[in-house]
Amino acid sequence: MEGKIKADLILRHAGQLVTVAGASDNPKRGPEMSEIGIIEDGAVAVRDGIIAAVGTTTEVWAQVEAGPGTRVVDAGGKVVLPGLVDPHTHLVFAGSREHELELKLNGMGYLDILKAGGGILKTVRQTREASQKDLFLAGCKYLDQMLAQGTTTAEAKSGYGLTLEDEIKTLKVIRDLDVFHPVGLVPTFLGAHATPEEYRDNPEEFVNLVINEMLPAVAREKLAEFCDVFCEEGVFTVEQSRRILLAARELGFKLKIHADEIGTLGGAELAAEVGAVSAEHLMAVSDQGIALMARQGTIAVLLPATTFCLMGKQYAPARKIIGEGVPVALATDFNPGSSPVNSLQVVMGIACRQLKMTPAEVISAVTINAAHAIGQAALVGSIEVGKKADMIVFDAPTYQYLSYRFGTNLVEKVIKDGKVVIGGAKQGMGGCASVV
Ligand code: IZC
Ligand code: ZN
Repeated sequence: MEGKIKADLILRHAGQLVTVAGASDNPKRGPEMSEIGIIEDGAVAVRDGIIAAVGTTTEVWAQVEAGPGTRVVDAGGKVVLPGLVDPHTHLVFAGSREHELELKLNGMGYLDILKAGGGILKTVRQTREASQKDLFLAGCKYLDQMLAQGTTTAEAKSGYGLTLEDEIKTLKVIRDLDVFHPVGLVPTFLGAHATPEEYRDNPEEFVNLVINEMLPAVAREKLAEFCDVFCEEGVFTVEQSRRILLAARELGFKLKIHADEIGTLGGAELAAEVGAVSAEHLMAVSDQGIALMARQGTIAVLLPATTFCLMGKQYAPARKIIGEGVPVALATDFNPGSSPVNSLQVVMGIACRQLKMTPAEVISAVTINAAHAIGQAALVGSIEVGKKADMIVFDAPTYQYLSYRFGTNLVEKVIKDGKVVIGGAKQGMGGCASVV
C-alpha cells in the first residue's frame, strides 16, 4: 500500500512503552516529571536509525510495510524505555583508587585526601603517564559496561590532565570514543578540576593558564561543547569559577558547574548568574540557590551514587528542588574516586530511596531531562518520531520495577541508532570488541 513506512526494524509488544514524549523543547519540571507517556502494548517502527512511528502494536503495524529486510524485535510484554542518558561522567582516566575506600572508612574526608596530594591528583599523575591509546582502551571498556546497562548517550569530562597537552589528549580520546563506540558522547572541558601540584603555591597562575591557553586551544580545535568547573572549598573559589566560566562563555562554550557538593559556597547562585545549562551535585545547596535556579531554568543534575560512595549523611534536597520548579536530571558521576559507579540503574535505585524521588520522576531524570542537561534533547531522551532510535528492553513487568530491583542489570536488549547492539543474535556486535 502506498505511503506505508518501509521499516528496517519494528519493536512490538512492549507491555509498557515508556515514551517520555512531549518535552523536547523544555525540560520537565514539578508534576511534569511524573508524566512519562506510557503506551500499553506499544510498538516503534524505525527507518535509517530514526524513529518513524510510535503507537500501540496494532497502530504501528498498520502504518508499516515489513519486507524481508525488516527486523522484528518482540519485547514480549516487557518494559521499554528510551536509551538512558548519563549527563555527568569523568569517563577518561587511568588507574583506580580503591585504597581511598579504606582511608574513608578510617575517617579521612574526600577533600583531606585531595589536600594530601591523593584523590584527583593521584589520577592526574596516572593519566599524564598514560598514552592516548591506553586511555582509549580504558574508556572503551567503561563504555561497554555502560551500554550493557542501558546507557546510550553520555557526557564525558576531561580534567585529569591539567596541562594543555594532557587536557587536549583526553579530549581527543573522548572524540575518538564517540566515533568508534556506539554510546554517543558529549565532551566537556574540565581543566579547572583541581590545582595541579606544580601550581600548588600559585593557584591564580593556574586559573590564568586555563583561561588564557587551555580554553582558547580547546575552542580552536572544537574539542568540547561544555566548560565545567569544580567550585568547592579548597578547590576553586566562586570568584575563580566565575572568571573561568565567563571566559568560556565568551568563546562559545555552554556551561556547567560542580556546585555546592560539600560546602555551601554559592555554586548554584553562580550557575544561575552566568546562565549555566546545569548545576551539579547540590548536596549543600542554599534555598536562595534553588530559587535562582528555578527562575533561570538551570537544570539540577543530582548524583546520589556519589553521596552514597562518600558515605555522606546529607543527600541533595531533591524534593525541595523539584517542588520549587527546578528541572532535575540524574547522573552517575562515574569517576575513580567519589563514584566508581557507571550504572544508571544503580543511580535510579538510590534516587528513589535517598532522594525520595518517585520511579516516574526518576525515569524523566535519566532520559529527557538528562538529554536537556547536555544539549541533546532534540535527538535523544524520548521515544518520538524523528528522534534517534535508541531504546532499551528491560526484563521488567512495570516501570516501577526498575527502581525497585536494585543491583541487578535488568537490561535485556539495547537498540542504538536502530540496531540491536546488546541482546541480539550477534551479542556484543556494537561494543569495544568490534573496534579494536
Ligand atoms: O576523581 O575524585 N568530585 N571530581 C569532583 C571528582 C569528584 C572526581 C574524582
Ligand atoms: Zn563530577
